[in-house]
Amino acid sequence: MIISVGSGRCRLFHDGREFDCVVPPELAVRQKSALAVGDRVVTEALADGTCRLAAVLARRTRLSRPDPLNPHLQRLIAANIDIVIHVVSVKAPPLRPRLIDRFLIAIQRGGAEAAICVNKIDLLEPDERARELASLDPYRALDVPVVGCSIKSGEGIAELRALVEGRTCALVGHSGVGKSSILNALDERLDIATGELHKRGTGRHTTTASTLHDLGGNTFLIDTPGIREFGLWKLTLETLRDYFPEFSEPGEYCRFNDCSHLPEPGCAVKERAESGELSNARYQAYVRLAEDLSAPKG
Ligand SMILES: Nc1nc2c(ncn2[C@@H]2O[C@H](COP(=O)(O)OP(=O)(O)OP(=O)(O)O)[C@@H](O)[C@H]2O)c(=O)[nH]1
Ligand SMILES: [Mg+2]
Ligand SMILES: [Zn+2]
Repeated sequence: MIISVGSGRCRLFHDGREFDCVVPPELAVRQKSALAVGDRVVTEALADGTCRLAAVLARRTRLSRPDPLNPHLQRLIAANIDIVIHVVSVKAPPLRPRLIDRFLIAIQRGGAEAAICVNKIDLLEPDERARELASLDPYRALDVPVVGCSIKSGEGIAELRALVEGRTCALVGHSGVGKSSILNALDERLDIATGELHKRGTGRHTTTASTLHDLGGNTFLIDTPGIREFGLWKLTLETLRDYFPEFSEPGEYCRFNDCSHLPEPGCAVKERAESGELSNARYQAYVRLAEDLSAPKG
């Protein structure tokens, strides 16, 4: 299993041992997409005692995002993960629902389960806290676990541990939300560098490469660098609908059977969102994503 990927080499974990492995350039070309942390690989031993990567096995699940410079390329963030925890924080940086919607879609595409961790809840007064957590109710309604947590008070850490136990899990989210801090809290043997908050915006990233940590008991946690923008690619209005499964039953009552649930009259989805039968917050998320998709690229 790949622990980390460098240029021309990667670090592997096998039978409780870690070692370095050479990645031949022709393999990178043949595989067409980069290697990722969590990949299962086949290696061959060389005469000089070093090890070389021979093949990457088919991925069970993946988490990827479009390359910021070339949206047609996908960049793998992690492979073979069971669950992806999207970490957001209530302050510094604040909660961004738009980013949550994008992550959930990317996670669903890749086949892993999703969970949301709202970190730094120690920074909120009790009433603010209740309001922030309630704003995520639409996700709970979709069976996405939402865990409020704080590494200062220790709240939510046991709940997170239960979510990841015996599984391979990636923590993703903006820089500075506390991904590395949470990993350290989940296992005190880990001693991952964490960052001070940046004074001007979110310029600096503390974690610069994805790394897999073995917690024992078949629990593997992947720390990832913070990302600023999380784009969507090759998504059309038709496929966007697939990521809002709760719209499909009410959608059968729309006046037009190819209803996009946007400007059409007689749209049952919009009506039920307005009446509160469907989550209006989720409907708004759908409208925002649809707008993003139809906005001219530039
Ligand atoms: N008050 C408070 N601060 C926290 C909490 N969790 C993390 N922090 C602080 O937030 C800052 C950033 O934490 P990191 O763990 O480095 O964040 P990260 O998400 O790994 O950031 P990148 O590696 O840049 O993506 C540090 O100063 C932490 O001490 C929390 O629960 N409460
Ligand atoms: Mg980090
Ligand atoms: Zn409709």
